[in-house]
Amino acid sequence: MRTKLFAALGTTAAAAAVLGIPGGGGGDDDGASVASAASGRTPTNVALKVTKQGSGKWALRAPKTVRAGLVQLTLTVPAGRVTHDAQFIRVEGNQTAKEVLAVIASHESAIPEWASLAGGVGQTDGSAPGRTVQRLQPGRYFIVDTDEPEGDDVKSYAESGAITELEVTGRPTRAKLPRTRGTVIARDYGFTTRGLRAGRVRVGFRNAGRQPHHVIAFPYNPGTTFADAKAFFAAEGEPTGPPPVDFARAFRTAALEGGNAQVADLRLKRGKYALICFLTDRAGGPPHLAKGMIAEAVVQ
Ligand SMILES: [Cu+2]
Repeated sequence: MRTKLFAALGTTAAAAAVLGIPGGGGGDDDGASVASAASGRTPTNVALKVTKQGSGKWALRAPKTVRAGLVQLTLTVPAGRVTHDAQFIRVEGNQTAKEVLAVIASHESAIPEWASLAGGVGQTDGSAPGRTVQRLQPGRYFIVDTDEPEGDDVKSYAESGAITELEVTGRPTRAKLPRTRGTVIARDYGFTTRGLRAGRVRVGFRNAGRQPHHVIAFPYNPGTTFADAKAFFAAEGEPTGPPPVDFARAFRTAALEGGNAQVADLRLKRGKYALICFLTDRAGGPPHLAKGMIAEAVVQ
């Protein structure tokens, strides 16, 4: 299994690096973004920004406080094809950024009780802002750029400074998410999809399992079958020949605990994708891919 080196939250750059394949960024360069239309329920806008601070130093800027409720998270990152993310991690006590970073860096080990993976914005490059709509419950959060530059033994952007704290005030919310035609439902351990259409689309991502999940979607290269993709990700050692999936156009959602959902703006292209979760159970163990969490999605 070629997954044991992936960081707890997984990045396609890391995946590509492990597999010895260039890429891991990706996306088109046409800049427009999808408008927020929440059918009568207007989410609160929350702007998130990753910036370079010079010589390997990074920052993630966000409001200090936000009221609980439905929020639209918009992540902007520096121009170019390099990807970042903004993973929300809710903490139950006075944990420090250092303790949160230790959770991010741990591979295949348990997620502590005090931390929950609370969505955020998945992998985003400089061609267009990344955008999601989700509920934010009251509490103390860290927002973390779990992505990392390409290369071996690199630090995540979070470890290089792209981490910030957020206080969510007010009362618990049950605000409804906007409806979407396309949905991806994760369970322990698999995915079901429906209504996925090509283009700039809003897709509902729901974790109907008990364990945390995310989705990394790898578009097929021409001639690939699901069996090829499965065999590729299950194989040991260095790959031989061209990979069956396109790492440069892969993308990843934020990680969500079981029972949660969000709506993500995605740019999908017609064709087939392999959907994979590389997270582990909260108690640790192998990545979910090893438990069979790989499925084929068809985008029409
Ligand atoms: Cu999973």
